[in-house]
Amino acid sequence: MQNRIKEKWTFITGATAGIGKATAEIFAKSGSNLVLNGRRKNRLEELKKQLVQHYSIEVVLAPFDVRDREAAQQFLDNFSPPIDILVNNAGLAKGVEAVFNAHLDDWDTMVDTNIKGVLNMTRLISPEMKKRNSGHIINIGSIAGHESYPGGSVYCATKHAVKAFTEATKKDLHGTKVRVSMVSPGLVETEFSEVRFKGDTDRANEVYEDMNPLIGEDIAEIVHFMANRPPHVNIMDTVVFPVAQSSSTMVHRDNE
Ligand code: NDP
Ligand code: 8X3
Repeated sequence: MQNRIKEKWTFITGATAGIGKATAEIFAKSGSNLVLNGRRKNRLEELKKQLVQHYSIEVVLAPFDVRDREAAQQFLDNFSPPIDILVNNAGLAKGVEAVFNAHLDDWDTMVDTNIKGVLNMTRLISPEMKKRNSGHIINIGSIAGHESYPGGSVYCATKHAVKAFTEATKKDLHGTKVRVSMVSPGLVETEFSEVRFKGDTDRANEVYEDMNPLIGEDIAEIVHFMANRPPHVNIMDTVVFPVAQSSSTMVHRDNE
């Protein structure tokens, strides 16, 4: 397969863990230069150290919160290479309470990160892509953007918003050569459930118990495949489950 991302600049939000980190690793392997974002600066530094040790690429760290539009703007004002690929991956779920019991702060965190973070980065980076008539925006959605499940009201709402925003972004860029894509995974074993259950590792582990979940690399490979298509090909969305999952709420456990 032809390597089309070598020496390009790929900006990955949420690269300190899970899908984002796996995406950084696979893009680095293909020779893409990287801008790595996340709030945990020490993790970004550690990842950069590993990647530049193994691959001849440039890695720039962007340790800001995607909710902070000014910080994002400030970073981009001081970063001159054109960004070829933007992977809007940073995101999270908080809690599984029903609508009538949920915590408003959790809702704010999810809306501000999963929706407004994606809006901020896309609004800031897409004008240059349009001007250059080249680029690729790849959003990490979720099966939660295709269906809704009890206890996931606002998380599902945010991922439905990502789906709508991805589709509208493609239409706004209609007629240009800028590509817009989305990946919609089911269960991926990352730090996602630990974050959702606020550090309760027992509850987090139960999510993946007695089944074989996806791993970050599975999704990273799809992002890499999308980015590496010939320039006339735009993959809009990919829904990907572990074999043991058939919907948000249908998960087969080996002990059943
Ligand atoms: P992880 O918790 O392992 O990784 C989440 C990443 O997002 C971390 O790098 C975290 O970095 C970053 N992040 C969170 N909030 C912010 C913020 N405000 N600013 C910048 N970075 C932030 O989870 P996943 O890898 O699983 O999640 C990645 C994406 O995949 C999310 O959008 C999630 O909704 C989606 N997804 C996950 C699925 C799953 O089952 N795991 C399934 C479907 C979709 P830091 O804390 O250092 O800021
Ligand atoms: C994460 C997968 O099923 O918890 O987006 O919504 S799920």
